[in-house]
Amino acid sequence: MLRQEYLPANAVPDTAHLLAQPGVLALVSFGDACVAGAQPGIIPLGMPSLCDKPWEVIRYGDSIAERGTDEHCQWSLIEDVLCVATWIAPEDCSDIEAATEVAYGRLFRVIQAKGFPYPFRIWNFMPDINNGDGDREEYKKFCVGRQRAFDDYHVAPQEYPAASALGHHTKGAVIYLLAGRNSGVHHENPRQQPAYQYPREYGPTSPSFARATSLALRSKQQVFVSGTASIIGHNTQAVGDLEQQLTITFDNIQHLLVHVGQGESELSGVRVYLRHPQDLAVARAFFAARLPALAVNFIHADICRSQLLVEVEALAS
Ligand code: 3EB
Repeated sequence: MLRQEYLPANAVPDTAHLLAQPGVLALVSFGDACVAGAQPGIIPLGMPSLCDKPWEVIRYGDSIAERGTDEHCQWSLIEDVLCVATWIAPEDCSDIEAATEVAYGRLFRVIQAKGFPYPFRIWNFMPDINNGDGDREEYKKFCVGRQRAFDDYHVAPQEYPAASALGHHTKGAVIYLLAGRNSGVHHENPRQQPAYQYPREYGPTSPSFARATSLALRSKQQVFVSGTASIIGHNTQAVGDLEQQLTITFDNIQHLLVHVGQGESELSGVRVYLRHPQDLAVARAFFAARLPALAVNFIHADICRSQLLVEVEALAS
């Protein structure tokens, strides 16, 4: 199975040594930089950990990853999982719609050329995500560009994979994904309207993602749960109430996992994105009470709807 593990607090890893170890696919870095690293395998997101977990290791299989750079994308490959990351330069973020379509095009060409045409998990991080009014909001422009790219590459809504899309407070954007040779199975949450069918009020194009994607990795069934928030149907719930948003978000994830037949599976790779760093103590207490044994990373990020205070993603195995 694939693992998303946080390195212990304050550990300063020898990244070159780690990347050369068997089973290390990539290193995700939570910090202020959102630029491509000098060599493939390190993925800086531009958003800091609020709880001293600046590194996440994506582990898979037991061979040493093959890595390379194509089309301004950095890729890492172990067995049947390909990880690809691409960055959008700060100056190109002034037209996030066009830049997103271009960046997705690069990613699609790389995964197709390498024989891994099926993305099963995509992460998107961009600056100023809530800037702009109405349809001119950055997130909505991003959604238009992403939708165009899916259309360009003939990916139908039923084929959209699990995703997260968040905002950070630095410059540049990053999109990274995990892809396979065969398609995963994409799931919706009965409590939530499919995002790709959100009504017009949420933007000129709907967001292109599934609530979760499941697949077997080394024979282990795993569910990649998309960024999940306090939304029922298509409506934002509990505006201004962090505790309630946490409860509804957590219930949404539980409901989804039961729905896909993985209600008893173990969670890992839990990221809790918080709009306000001062909400850390309350969010921490919430997760400590419900999942006491679980390593959770709390990340400072803007959620794509300005009334949302928190978003949570996880890997269920
Ligand atoms: C939502 O449910 C909250 O645009 O890729 C969650 C996960 C959200 C992914 C995306 C957006 C995305 O609509 C926001």
